[in-house]
Amino acid sequence: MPRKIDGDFVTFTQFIQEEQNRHPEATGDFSWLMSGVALATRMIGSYIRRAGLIDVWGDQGTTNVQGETVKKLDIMANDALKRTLGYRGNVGIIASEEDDEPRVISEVEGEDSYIVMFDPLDGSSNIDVNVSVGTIFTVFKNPPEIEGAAKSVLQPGSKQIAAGYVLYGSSTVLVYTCGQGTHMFTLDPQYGTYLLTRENITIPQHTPSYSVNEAYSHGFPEGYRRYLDWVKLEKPRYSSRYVGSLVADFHRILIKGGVYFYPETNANPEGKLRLMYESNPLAFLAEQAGGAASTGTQRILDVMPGDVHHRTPLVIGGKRNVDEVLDMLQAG
Ligand code: AHM
Ligand code: MG
Repeated sequence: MPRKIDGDFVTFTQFIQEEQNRHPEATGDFSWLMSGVALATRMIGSYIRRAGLIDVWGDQGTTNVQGETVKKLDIMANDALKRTLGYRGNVGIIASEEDDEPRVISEVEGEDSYIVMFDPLDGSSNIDVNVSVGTIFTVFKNPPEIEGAAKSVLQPGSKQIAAGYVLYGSSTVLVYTCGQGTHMFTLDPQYGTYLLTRENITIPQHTPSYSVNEAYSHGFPEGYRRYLDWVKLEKPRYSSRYVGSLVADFHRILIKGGVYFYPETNANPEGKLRLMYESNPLAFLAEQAGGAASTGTQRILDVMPGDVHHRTPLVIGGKRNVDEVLDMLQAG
């Protein structure tokens, strides 16, 4: 049920406005920026709901900077975010998983400009088969002392000032943090508004569940294979769940617990997931919910990106679940 504060339902915009009021150092325009992200996700959600009725299924016939096949909906989602954020004067730079380079969209001077980075449609290989997909976003301050978009975006995840995702599932939910807990909003389709439905979510510390594309396990570093053997041979209560849409897999873990990992593989020796668009935002949300996120050797939020499309291995979930995996990795 939507949460009421002082007898009223709380919308996403109201929630951000109130958080801003509690932090006078926050600039007034932040809720305007976030309303742009929320609007874009409502547009993307409506394309997804009409997939099959409008021409959004299938491939665009091109590949992106990562060499991956681009789906039509990837492009539409990317455009929706770029258009809505383009109208927000306080967004200085945007970077998207689908674009080659971060781009300056307005020359805002001083402290009041932001960098927004996003994966417009995560899990897009699932679109054509009606499985949940998501949009992931993160916001950094645009450092006024650094010149050029390509350099300005290279900040560790610990500098994020807000992050979140929208999961287009059986309902559409927006999960958000600005470093004051992890909160969930559900889109009320009747009013077209995100309403607060869960405040201060905590990931269960330990749940007997893991999430990984096990088909690649022969190429995983040994510690991960040891973990998988241990679970199967010694932990009969463990179950395995893998959607193949990171947002959907992470959301299940946020609510029910468990661990997700995408290690280095033969095909992706650095890991597949992108630090800036996927690992960082989810790591911020996980830590704010009492969970943990690691590359296997380092806290995700401490990784210094080499470039905007930097990839990392990712182990994320409930704290004790993550520790179990890390213990196996460290066991030599
Ligand atoms: P995408 O952003 O191009 O959709 O790729 C990321 C997706 C994640 O959603 C998902 O966890 C992973 O790739 C699945 O990869 P695989 O098919 O190798 O298991
Ligand atoms: Mg993705």
